[in-house]
Amino acid sequence: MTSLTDRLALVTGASSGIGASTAVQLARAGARVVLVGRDRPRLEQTRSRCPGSTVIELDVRDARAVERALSPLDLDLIVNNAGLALGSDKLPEGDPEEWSTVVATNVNGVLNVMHATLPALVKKQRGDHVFLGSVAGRQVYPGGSVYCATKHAVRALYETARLDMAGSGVRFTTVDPGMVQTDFSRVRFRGDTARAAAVYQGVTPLTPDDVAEAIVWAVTRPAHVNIGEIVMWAAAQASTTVVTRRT
Ligand code: NDP
Ligand code: 8X3
Repeated sequence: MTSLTDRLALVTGASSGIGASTAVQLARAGARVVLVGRDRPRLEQTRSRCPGSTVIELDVRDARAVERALSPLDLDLIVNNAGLALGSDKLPEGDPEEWSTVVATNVNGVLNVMHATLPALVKKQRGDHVFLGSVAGRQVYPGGSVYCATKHAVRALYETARLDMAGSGVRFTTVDPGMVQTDFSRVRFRGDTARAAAVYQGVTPLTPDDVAEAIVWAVTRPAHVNIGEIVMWAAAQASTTVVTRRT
């Protein structure tokens, strides 16, 4: 097992859900964690649960700001997690402004973070870069168009990074969950909490801690092991469209 003691880890989207749980579990495993997001009060809440962590208030869509804030850091581990979906309209009815926000966050944001952080790992010829993909990067579903497209893009970036950085010593991992109960659906349905709750009705979804555990497990494998792809589902979810609900 690789120890995380004194490793410097960056988690984007650390103010909520999977990112917050991952930051807490990394801190428990001994890492010093840099917490990135836009919502400072919620980042501070995560910080209070992560001894030795620091907060950077940052919008991952802003390439210059990301470069300025993250490129000076001597990082060992990056969890490229910030992301969102907006709406579940059929493709012809979607809102182009929302599409731009989703693409800018889930694709450009992920790229901005890679560009600013990978040189530090390459320099020391070791480190981990974890992508938060999704089962939506492996299957599509009605109303998932642009979100699914961005998560397919994340999967393509994971695969290309492995090739472009072969021999660099950097390990790449993509963690691709199915339904996880977080703020994801509340954000997707623009604050409609009843609609968000219905997504998880009659199902025991994955928890953010389930996903965080998988991430910590992957990055603590011995140096010669690279866990590439983790696909994890709620037991009741057979595919993005087949969910067995208790009546
Ligand atoms: P949450 O809504 O709980 O968390 C999303 C996080 O992303 C927040 O911390 C938010 O922080 C951050 N974020 C969003 N936009 C930006 C931005 N422009 N700049 C910086 N940070 C941003 O959702 P989850 O924890 O569920 O989502 C985390 C990741 O997991 C996403 O990539 C999502 O696609 C993926 N995922 C989620 C699944 C689910 O069912 N929940 C399943 C599979 C994958 P802030 O608002 O502070 O900026
Ligand atoms: C989130 C999971 O199935 O709602 O990535 O797209 S899903």
